[in-house]
Amino acid sequence: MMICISCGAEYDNQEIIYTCRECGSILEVVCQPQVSRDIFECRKSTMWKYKEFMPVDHSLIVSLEEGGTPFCRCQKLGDDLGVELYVKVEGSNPTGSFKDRGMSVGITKARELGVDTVGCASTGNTSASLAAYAARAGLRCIVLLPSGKVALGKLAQAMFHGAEVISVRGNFDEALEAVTALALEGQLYLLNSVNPFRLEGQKSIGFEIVDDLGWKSPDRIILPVGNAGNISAIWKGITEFHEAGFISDLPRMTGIQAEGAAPIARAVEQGWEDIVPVENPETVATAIRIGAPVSAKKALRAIYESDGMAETVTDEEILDAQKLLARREGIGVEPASAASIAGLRKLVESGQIDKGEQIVCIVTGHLLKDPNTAINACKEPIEVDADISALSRIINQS
Ligand code: AN7
Repeated sequence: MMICISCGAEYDNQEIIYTCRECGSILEVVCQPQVSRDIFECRKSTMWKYKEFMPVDHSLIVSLEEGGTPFCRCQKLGDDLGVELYVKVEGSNPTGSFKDRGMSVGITKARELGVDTVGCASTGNTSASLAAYAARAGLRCIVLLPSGKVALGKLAQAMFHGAEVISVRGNFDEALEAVTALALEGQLYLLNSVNPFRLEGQKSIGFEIVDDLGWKSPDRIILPVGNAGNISAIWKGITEFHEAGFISDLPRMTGIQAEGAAPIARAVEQGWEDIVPVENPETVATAIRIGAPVSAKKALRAIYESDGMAETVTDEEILDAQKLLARREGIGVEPASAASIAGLRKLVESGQIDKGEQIVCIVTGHLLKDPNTAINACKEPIEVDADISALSRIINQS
């Protein structure tokens, strides 16, 4: 069953519906399996380890073995900041971002419903992931991308996996509105995170974190927020495990946005239950260049219920954090992902995060998603002949 998060109206899981017919708000899937956590033992570490919590037909699963991503202790960076820091490396998923978790469930649902065409609007990663999973399932895939604002690696993936890529004159929010209209006309099955089944996959990030910590919640989970699906999904997963009695404590959900695209942070600052959209969102972190997040209400609920917070970071802080994580801990992430680390630094410096907290930062996408930003942040290599004395001079110069 799906329910409307605002008015509680109920819908059958077999219905193709994205928003409430009664009040227009967003929907969520109800999932309350009666199981013991022992059943997870000895299962392969992909997100389907927790399949009882994935309410789709398990005989139709479309998977590339997503999930089970690295949970890296970052001792040096943690010590610098005075916290116990873990980084959940979502760039290690099959197409290089956390979206694969959502697409595995979403495409499985598409097969269950018997649709032949799937689609999305995307700042890049959603389209890369959808293209790959649609290819695996043999479905037609249409993606709308904001013209000129999608990082190179993501564009290459979407095209190479055979999606029909359409470049839309406008930003992500406008592309999402357009693709939603197509979906409502029945021209495609929409796999943006307004589709609540996407979040059923992404909630496994929360499952893995508490499992990795030995069935304990960290003090805090910090992640970048764009369309606001992921923070909502992780909170849903964590609360489901809490309600099942698998864990006894809960984390504070902490969302980080780029200063030029921060409707959620603004709403939290004001104590609002919904956002005021940002008209012309702008940030170097193109993945989260989003002004009207569809899952805003769910995200705000997650932040308020968990006694969490939201913060903004500048593009400069994002790029500094991206470099710091790469150079100090060897973890390469795309700019949007580094917002979590930038936010952590800012909140520690301002005293809003206490020393000694156990913190999990989610880094959502791989460094190679956006090679141009990485190259632009570095000096060009010196070119010489393969001559020992010339080489020797260069490496002894500094
Ligand atoms: C690397 O691909 O919205 O708050 O269309 O690619 O759940 O939207 C991407 C979002 C964070 C924000 N980090 O997550 C898309 C898209 C990376 C991302 C986010 C995205 P949400």
